Amino acid sequence: MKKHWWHSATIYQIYPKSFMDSNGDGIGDLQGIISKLDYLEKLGITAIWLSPVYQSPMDDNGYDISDYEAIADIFGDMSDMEELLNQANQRGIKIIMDLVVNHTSDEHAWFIEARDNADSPERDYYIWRDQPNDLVSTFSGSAWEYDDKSGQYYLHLFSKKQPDLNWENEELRHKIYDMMNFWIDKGIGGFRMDVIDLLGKLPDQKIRENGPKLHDYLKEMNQASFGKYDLLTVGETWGATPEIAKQYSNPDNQELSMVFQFEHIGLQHKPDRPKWDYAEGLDVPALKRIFNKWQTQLELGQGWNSLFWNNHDLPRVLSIWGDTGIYREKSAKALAILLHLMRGTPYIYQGEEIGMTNYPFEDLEQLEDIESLNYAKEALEDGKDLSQIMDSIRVIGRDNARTPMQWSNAAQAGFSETEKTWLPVNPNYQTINVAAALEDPDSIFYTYQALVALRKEAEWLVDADFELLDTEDKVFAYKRYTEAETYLVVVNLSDQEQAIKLTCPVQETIISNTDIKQVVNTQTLKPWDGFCVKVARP
Ligand code: ISL
Ligand code: CA
Repeated sequence: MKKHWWHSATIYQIYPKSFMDSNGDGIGDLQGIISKLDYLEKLGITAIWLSPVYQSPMDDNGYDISDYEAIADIFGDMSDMEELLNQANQRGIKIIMDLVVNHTSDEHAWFIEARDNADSPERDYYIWRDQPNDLVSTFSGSAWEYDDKSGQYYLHLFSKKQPDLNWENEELRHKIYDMMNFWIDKGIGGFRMDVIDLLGKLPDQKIRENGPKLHDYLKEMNQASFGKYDLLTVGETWGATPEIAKQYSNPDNQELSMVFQFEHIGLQHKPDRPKWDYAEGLDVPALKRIFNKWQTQLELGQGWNSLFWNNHDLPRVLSIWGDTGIYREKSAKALAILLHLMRGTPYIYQGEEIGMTNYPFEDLEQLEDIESLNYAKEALEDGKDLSQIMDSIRVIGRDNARTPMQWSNAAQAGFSETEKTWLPVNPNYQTINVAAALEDPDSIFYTYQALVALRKEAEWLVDADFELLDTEDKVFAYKRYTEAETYLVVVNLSDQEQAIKLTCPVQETIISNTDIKQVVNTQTLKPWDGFCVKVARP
């Protein structure tokens, strides 16, 4: 198998509005990111996935783009972007741009022309129908919006300010590829592709994900843009099974490097229920089944996994599956060890490396997220209790991930000069912050740093096979083995002691949040114990 740089890379996701504010307007920006590159270099990451910084009315924080080749004023301008690319590249850090091409903003020039002039070529860049059907938007309500002027409806699978693009239109497709080449020429390291599995949608048949032409479009895109370069491409694919993931990521197919699958994230809510009906606690046996499936079915050379607990749409993992009390640090390290030693490319979401947690949202005024706000509005209309609605949002709402990065115990966690930050700073910043983490050699940060370094050095992380071990329900243990070596990863995903049989002699500790000798002597795991050891062949 041909090895690429991203096989041994760890990617760090930045949500620009929340990372670092350089000019005191309460919103993170590009100069803010530049000022923190030394920090990211210290963490050791290979690339940054930069959530959208393009020009946008910010109805969905930049996932509604009005100009793909310009930078939003709140973030800076194109020279700041070029400076970021330069400064990052000098530190060996690549920039992965967020590619949002399922939809544009309704303020994009194409859509303005399409709406103003039903005879324009741009009209067909979007999806218009005389009658709506019952497709619903991910952000609540109908997916169709009536346009007075033409008397037709346009499709929007997200907000009505995010009209869906019509990928059947060849001219449109080529405009997108040209835009991708514009960014490739600027020296980016790749693309994260927003809801890419929706491109082949057939709204009349109510097909959203995995439409029949999806993979044709991706092959065409690959040929017309990034295919000639060694870039990382990762698709966001909520509807992927391992079979589908192989279609995207098998190198022979010439589509993408990898996809984000969300099957494990599905455990955050009740089966077949909307995400707001969140699940209490983590179903560890189900988590093991899911990872086992993905780890074993995406065989080396035939596909590649992405590994993540968090992103800007998800609750903080410590709040939903870890511990935010006395085991906060230990559970954070345990979860990191469990994930980063699997086969695939790991992603760290900003603040995860210092163990940031959900925000104690009390009322709707504290929120900004369109998904949460639309949900609350609809649920209130349906007669749901506000306290119940707030409970769901507190556990699973997207703003939990989006509160400002906690840099220090200074005012506003060192994120901004102004008290009026666009989202409130989590009150726990006094203890949970970067400065404190850097001072404590035993902090979560250094576990992440060690995992990132290991990922760069250890060939076995790429090559070794995966085998799930049969253990107590709450213990997740697996073996990674090559012909020559065997590694054992063991994590107690609970705040109770668990029995474990460790019969093979331990040769070397690779990484750990506990005392391995004690585990071996007592054959017992303490709460949230987690480690990787090299063992002799049984
Ligand atoms: O977060 C979600 C489920 O928990 C969805 O609401 C989310 O919209 C879906 O994951 C798709 O996400 C991507 O596209 C959206 C954007 O709002 C998200 O931030 C982005 O990651 C529309 O562009
Ligand atoms: Ca700013």
